[in-house]
Amino acid sequence: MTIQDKVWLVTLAGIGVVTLGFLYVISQATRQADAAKVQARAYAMRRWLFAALIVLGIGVTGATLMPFPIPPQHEPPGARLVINAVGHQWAWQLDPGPIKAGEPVEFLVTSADVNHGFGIYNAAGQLLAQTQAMPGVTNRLVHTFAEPGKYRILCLEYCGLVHHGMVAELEVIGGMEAPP
Ligand SMILES: [Cu+2]
Repeated sequence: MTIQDKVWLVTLAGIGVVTLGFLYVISQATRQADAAKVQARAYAMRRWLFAALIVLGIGVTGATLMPFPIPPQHEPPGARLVINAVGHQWAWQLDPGPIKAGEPVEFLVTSADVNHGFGIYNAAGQLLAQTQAMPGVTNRLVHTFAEPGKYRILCLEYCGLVHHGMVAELEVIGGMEAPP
């Protein structure tokens, strides 16, 4: 099951919970009740719900942002391999590798003309990491390629007539067989 499928299931479960809440409120609405008592109970429920949402939000944020790909933007590069990536209408200009699997690579991403999006895709077409490529700004992106193979850089922001043609190939070699 892909991460998208899992997120979709969690979303469906959340929708279900909200629906049950609505049905409960509707079922209670037809009964005669002491308005003040109902309101007090609703306020109490709201407090618990709010606290639960905060805890859930912190948990989800922590769990999903753990391999945080954005390094400090104003410090010298931390990775051993630094690759300058410049977006042009309509091509990517990239420093040569070699990029080794298992070793972090720091991409310094900018643009020579208009805004582009720098997206790293694997052979299956899954987006692995991305940042903006903006003129006059260098964005840093650290990515560790888990496996050797062919990867592609695609533009993620529509930038003109040949936007779809902004494709660059990255070759990632195995960390073990690499020459010293
Ligand atoms: Cu572009």
